[in-house]
Amino acid sequence: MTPDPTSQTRQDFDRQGFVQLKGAIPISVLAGLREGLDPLREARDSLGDRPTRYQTILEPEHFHHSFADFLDLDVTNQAAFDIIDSSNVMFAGLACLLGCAEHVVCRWHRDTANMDPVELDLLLNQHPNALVQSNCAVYDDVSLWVVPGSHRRGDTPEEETYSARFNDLGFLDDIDAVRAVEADVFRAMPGAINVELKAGDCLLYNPLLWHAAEYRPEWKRCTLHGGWKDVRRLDQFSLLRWGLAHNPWLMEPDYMGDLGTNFGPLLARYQQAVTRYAS
Ligand SMILES: O=C(O)CCC(=O)C(=O)O
Repeated sequence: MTPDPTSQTRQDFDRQGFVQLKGAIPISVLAGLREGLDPLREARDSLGDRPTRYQTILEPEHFHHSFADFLDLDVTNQAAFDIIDSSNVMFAGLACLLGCAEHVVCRWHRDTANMDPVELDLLLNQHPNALVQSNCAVYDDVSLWVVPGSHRRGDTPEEETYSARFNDLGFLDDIDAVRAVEADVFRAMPGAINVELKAGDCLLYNPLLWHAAEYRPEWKRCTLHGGWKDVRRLDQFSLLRWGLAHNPWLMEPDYMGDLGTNFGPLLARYQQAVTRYAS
């Protein structure tokens, strides 16, 4: 597959900071993902202190072949190549977002914690598509909120002021504590919209977007969370090198069987990056 920088996907991503690929996961792969992920979803509340995700689902103990089939899909990989404007791209890890047994809020943030301001400026202004993140829904999912267009600029004064109101709360906090600050934490963020994913839909988004999430105990959530990184920018951006040490088992991937024509090369480039930066 070759990238098409003029694609509608690329234009939409540049403008909004995200694209929603409806029905990206074929029914047969979706069925396999449910079979592979339901045990993790059911075990969620024994995974740790207030668990909301399983970070490394490719580890041998939890691997299911549908995870490799999912990572090899043409439609999602072609979209990522178009957005990044390269197929010299690597796998960026794969987690499963599982919701929470309590009603909590993941506060408004951009994924730039501890980032050097110079690097952040370069990423906002020169190489904004170097990292593409994904939320792919295995069951319908309305947890995520985003501020479209916020990926290509610094914070507005309104965003700064609004976000600062929650500074005494945690990254994840109980809905009652959040509502004591603001009754409608999601809609009150200027420009915010809710992302409505049907099972099989994939959202590809820029992690610099302002985003937040709601987790409700009655929602059945099982959303694959991964992405793609532009190998050409690894030297430049620490955000792209984050997490390289999280999946040591991927250095000997025979247990996964056939990886396909997309996931195979994505993983090979990931292994090269681990060897270069994380070993
Ligand atoms: O639960 C989600 O969809 C968002 C998670 C998130 O914001 C993050 O991991 O940075």
